[in-house]
Amino acid sequence: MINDRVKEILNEQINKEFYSAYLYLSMGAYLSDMGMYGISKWMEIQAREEIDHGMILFDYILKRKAKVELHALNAPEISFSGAQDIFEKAYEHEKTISESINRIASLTENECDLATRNFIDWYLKEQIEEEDNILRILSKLKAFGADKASLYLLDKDLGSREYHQSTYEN
Ligand code: OFO
Repeated sequence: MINDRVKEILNEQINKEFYSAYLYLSMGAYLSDMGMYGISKWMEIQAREEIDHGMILFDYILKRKAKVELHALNAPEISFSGAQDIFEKAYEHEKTISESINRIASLTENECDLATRNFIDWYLKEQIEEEDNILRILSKLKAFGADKASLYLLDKDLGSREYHQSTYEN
């Protein structure tokens, strides 16, 4: 069993993960409109992974015999000004998610819920990857993004990303 404070913060995190999916879908739709189909596909796969992150929390709450409480999702931003702007915003967003995961780790420690503290380690590691992946793409966009030929190659490269379901055991 998990206590109410832990249950609440995990339910809030489900909302944040699903909002992340919404945000990345919105970014993917914009990129597709701009003809950047490869980067758009990368974002859509990112959105699918965010849903996986939400579902891992969903399954964990149920397994601990607590109540899943789904809240309304905010609408994501829909106007952007190019691929670099998108990845700058995605990076800022992932930093807020990392802070949120850190708060869960800290709360579970304070509540002596060591099982959930251990569970949340998966997310702490995942956030290192998430921030790094987005930052690497952002660095490339800053370095070459203004050059159309380079942007075309980056679009092609990111379009080769394949979706692999994120699972807790990974
Ligand atoms: Fe983009 O990160 Fe989920 O947790």
